[in-house]
Amino acid sequence: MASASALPIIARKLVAPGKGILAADESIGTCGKRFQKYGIPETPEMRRKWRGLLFSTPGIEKGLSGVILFDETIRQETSEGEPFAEYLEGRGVLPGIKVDQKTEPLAGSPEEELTKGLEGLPERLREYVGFGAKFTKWRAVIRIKENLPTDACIEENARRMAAYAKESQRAGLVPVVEPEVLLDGVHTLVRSEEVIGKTLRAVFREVKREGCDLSGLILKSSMALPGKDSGATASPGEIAEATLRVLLSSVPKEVPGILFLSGGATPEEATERLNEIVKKGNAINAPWPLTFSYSRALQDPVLAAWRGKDENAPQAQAIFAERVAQTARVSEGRL
Ligand code: 5MM
Repeated sequence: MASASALPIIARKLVAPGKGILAADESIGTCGKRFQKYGIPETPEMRRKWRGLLFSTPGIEKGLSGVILFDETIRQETSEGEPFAEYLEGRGVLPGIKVDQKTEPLAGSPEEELTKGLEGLPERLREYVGFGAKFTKWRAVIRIKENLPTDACIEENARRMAAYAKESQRAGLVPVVEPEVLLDGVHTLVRSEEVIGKTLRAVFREVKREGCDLSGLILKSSMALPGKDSGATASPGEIAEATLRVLLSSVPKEVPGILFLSGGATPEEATERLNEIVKKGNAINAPWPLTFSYSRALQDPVLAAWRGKDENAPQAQAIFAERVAQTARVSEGRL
């Protein structure tokens, strides 16, 4: 197990210049939805093959500092029989693990959800340390509507997230806190910025109240964006300005780095927006490295090429290698 003093070192490795994180932690249901699109059988073996294809792609270690795994995946092996976590670490890519477990409706506000996963967490963390995990991730979902999010949703999700972060640090694992403000909805860019700010302030207030070491914790955030169904568009420049403004006003500078999720944006949008955020962040000397932790924006074109067929694997890996290389360049503002 890593000592408490190792946490900031691991955290800084995760946001090393020119690198970001592959989120490959889709739960069985979410992975199933992605597979259904191409008629890929939803079996543990096909999920193992898919993750194996991604992880064994030549050259990805140049652009990936880490990979977030799902519980099933951390128990699986490469086709040569090496556990995935060991295999990744051997390639210089830190293995992480998603530790939140499904959601429950918020009492009195049925459209909102609270993330579960605190029960039995210390035991699960110990097991993941045994598998070689170096960091963990916990996601909460915040929905924007006319009267949402409620304060109760933000506050309780923030409280649970902070409790998780503290447990993770106790276990010697760097927590990645991911309060995802969803893109779904008809809201404006201004409203997205407001909700992200309110959520992040609650998260960091609770994280401090728990006594977490801010230098051994990473934030994974949404970008500030107009709602998907709002009919509004915002340029990458406007998105970058709003995103940086809200982060600067709500994230402590001691945090070693900020990752962005892609949230349903296309690979091209996710690339362009990150590029602008990083360039503008560099121009104003933002206090943190800003990089990616994408799932769909890295994986979608790869899955479309693979379609569950062994003969498509080389082509799919070539596409993945290029997506990683391009996104990594962007994370240095080098597009
Ligand atoms: C928001 O989802 C995270 C980032 O993915 P995108 O870049 O596609 O937005 C992702 O890490 C997510 O937490 C996992 O895919 C797990 O999601 P589920 O819904 O399966 O728990």
